[in-house]
Amino acid sequence: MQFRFLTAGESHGKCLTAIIEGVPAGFNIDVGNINKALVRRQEGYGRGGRMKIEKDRVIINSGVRHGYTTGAPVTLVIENKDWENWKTTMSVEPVDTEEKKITNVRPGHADLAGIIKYGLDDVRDVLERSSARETAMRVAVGAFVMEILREFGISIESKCEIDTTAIDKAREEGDTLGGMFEVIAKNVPVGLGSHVHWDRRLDGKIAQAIMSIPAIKSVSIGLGEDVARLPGSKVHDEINIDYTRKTNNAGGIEGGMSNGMPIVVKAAMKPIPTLKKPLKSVDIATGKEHIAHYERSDVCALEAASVVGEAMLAIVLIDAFLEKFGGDSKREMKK
Ligand code: EPS
Repeated sequence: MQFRFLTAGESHGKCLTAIIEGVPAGFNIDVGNINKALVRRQEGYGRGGRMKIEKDRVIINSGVRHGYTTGAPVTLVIENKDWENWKTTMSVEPVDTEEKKITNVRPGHADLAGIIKYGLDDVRDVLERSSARETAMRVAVGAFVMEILREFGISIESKCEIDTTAIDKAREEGDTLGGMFEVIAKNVPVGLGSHVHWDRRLDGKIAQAIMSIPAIKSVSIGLGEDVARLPGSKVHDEINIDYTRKTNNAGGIEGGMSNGMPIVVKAAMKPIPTLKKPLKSVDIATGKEHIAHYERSDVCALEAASVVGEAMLAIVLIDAFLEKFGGDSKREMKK
């Protein structure tokens, strides 16, 4: 792996942090572009109260000097404005007050498996990290690497269909909605990824990265599951003498490698599990039936998820790009 990053931070903690390693030197970073991506992630029809509190902006604390990357690890920070309201609940130091534990686990969330796995008795210790708040930092990392990919003509965009009437109806009924989004990368050079080993296949890496976005239950490339229902003559993209294609059913990937056509990824997002009208569940403290926990939530975060999808695709592509073209400096890569 040429490029890697870690994120840290809780949903209502002080901030989110990322350390990115493997950023080549000499690339101009426009912080404004990263902030625009963060704003896009916060928007979208169906978002809840938290997005009215937050105003996500990135702080770059290392690895960039006078606007240019130096090759050193990059540190990114996004402050949680809501921290002001959670200082006691989320205090790192022990507190004198008795904090009420959350014990009524939400179906569909990380709550139950998380407390069992880590031997915890307060769901807050799971939900703070499993919250999709963490995806704000992934968007910052993705937008950061887009500053590099753009230098090579690569663009990434996404789309999704939002049914605003259905979202309004779900909100009235205390329910939530998911949906489908599509991410498209254009101008990707031929030969990213490889056919020679299972873990070097670009489609496999993309599937893992997109599936890692909270609430994603299915990922497909090109025609996706339709390939199962069509004959080969209707699936494979005929090759012109200049190597172009009239169709792109393969979604830009053949044999685990980019083939020069746009990379087209689709994902299905499940409805957010925090329901205003909660489902039946169990209270892990009493062992008795209890409705699931509710504080507040989005009704639909599909548009946000599609922005996160752009970021995750950018992250996979920069890694594959650095593997193929070398990764110490812009000059080396351009050569
Ligand atoms: C999110 C912040 C969270 C949720 C949402 C995503 O804020 P809070 O928990 O304070 O309302 O709005 O998280 C979830 C969907 C989830 O299931 O945890 C964000 O910044 O995107």
